Amino acid sequence: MTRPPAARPLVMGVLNVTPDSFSDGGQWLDPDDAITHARTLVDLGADIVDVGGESTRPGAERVDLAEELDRTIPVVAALAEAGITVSIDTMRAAVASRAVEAGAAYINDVSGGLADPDMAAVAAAAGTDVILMHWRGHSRTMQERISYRDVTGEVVDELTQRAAEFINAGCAPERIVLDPGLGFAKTFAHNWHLIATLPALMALGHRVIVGTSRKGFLGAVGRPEGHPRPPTERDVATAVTSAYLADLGVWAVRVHDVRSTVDALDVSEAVREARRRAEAPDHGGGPQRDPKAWVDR
Ligand code: PMM
Repeated sequence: MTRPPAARPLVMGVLNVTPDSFSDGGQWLDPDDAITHARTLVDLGADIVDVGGESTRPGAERVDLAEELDRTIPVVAALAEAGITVSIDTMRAAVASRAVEAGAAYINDVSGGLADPDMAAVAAAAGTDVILMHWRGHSRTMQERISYRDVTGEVVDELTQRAAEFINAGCAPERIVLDPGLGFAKTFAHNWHLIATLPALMALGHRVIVGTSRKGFLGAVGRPEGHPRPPTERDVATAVTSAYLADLGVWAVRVHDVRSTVDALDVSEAVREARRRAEAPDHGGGPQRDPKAWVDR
């Protein structure tokens, strides 16, 4: 079934080709399994598949460059060859560069260029869209860097500097996408606050993507302390945040479970469409009569 063009945020489906990511580690290490899973994500409505070869969960050790290339590049090449829009989730300029050669359309750098001084030049030369996420350090140390007086103001300022570095290196401003980096050197309260104040980041004028999927703050909400939902039981909570983010007008959401988020985005778009009709001056405020519309309860 072909879906109609999206009047909603794009859906970036997560494909971690790692043994140790927090919710899907080890599941897609075999390239054939990874490619099959990516096709499923696209069939379910993913617009972009984000291929990552390094876990960024708190405390994770870094993978070496050769291993990251081995994990990601064959998968990126196979997906691009199959006509799937691919993003490469990497902090390494060499991986980004090879992935773009293999057909990746987006560079997704969770460090916003801080982990590798060559990333801005590589992104400029590639001419692709580049996602710059708010980040304060590698996984081993990031939880020691959770210190903010004004988390929204500091995230906005730090991402403004990151975007400026990429623009100075030759990236077109419209190629830059910003991400508040939920769960990266943030407490659960910081994550909620950043979602609630997202319009401050959107006001910079760049497209915004947000990754809430299966993160710890969704596991804890509504649960007694010390009894969070496990990561794979956080997809309903993730979908609810996707609908809320759609209402704010984000460009994209990054999720593991594409089906539930696509459903949530379709429902939130239906509400916005009904709101637009209700507010249209020539319309009398009621629903439009369309003889072909489905009639059911
Ligand atoms: N989160 C993770 C990995 N990559 N990329 C972007 N742009 N935004 C995110 O929030 C983000 C990311 C961590 O989640 P995972 O280990 O399940 O992929």
